[in-house]
Amino acid sequence: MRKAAFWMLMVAVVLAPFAAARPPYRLQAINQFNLVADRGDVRTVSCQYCHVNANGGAPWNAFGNELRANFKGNIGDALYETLKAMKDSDGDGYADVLEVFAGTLPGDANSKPLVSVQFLMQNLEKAGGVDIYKAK
Ligand SMILES: [Ca+2]
Repeated sequence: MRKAAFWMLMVAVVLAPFAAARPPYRLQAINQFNLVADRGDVRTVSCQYCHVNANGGAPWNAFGNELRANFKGNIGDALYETLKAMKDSDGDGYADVLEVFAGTLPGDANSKPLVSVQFLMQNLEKAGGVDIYKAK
């Protein structure tokens, strides 16, 4: 019995970092923004989508700060409201929603779509507009 308890503790200790590395806000953004889901232990979307540091926490990048400003208790609503505001958080010329639509980083000016704003807007509208990013 003591041996079983020891192994359960060891499993918890080994798995704890993985649990901490997958916070619910990141998973909500992946789901709501139709980003590429994690593949096993490979994290497809890093904490730096919104945070400055790879492990999350303060400080946040420009998009993360917009998200925080829109946060009123529900991360899903905050994600949607932030995109609906049509702001260009990182100042690279593309509104956050267009960057999410194109799969680039809305909080990193070095990451931006290779196609025009007009092209993205037309295709976003065809897909259903910003409402495709409402909380699921
Ligand atoms: Ca960007």
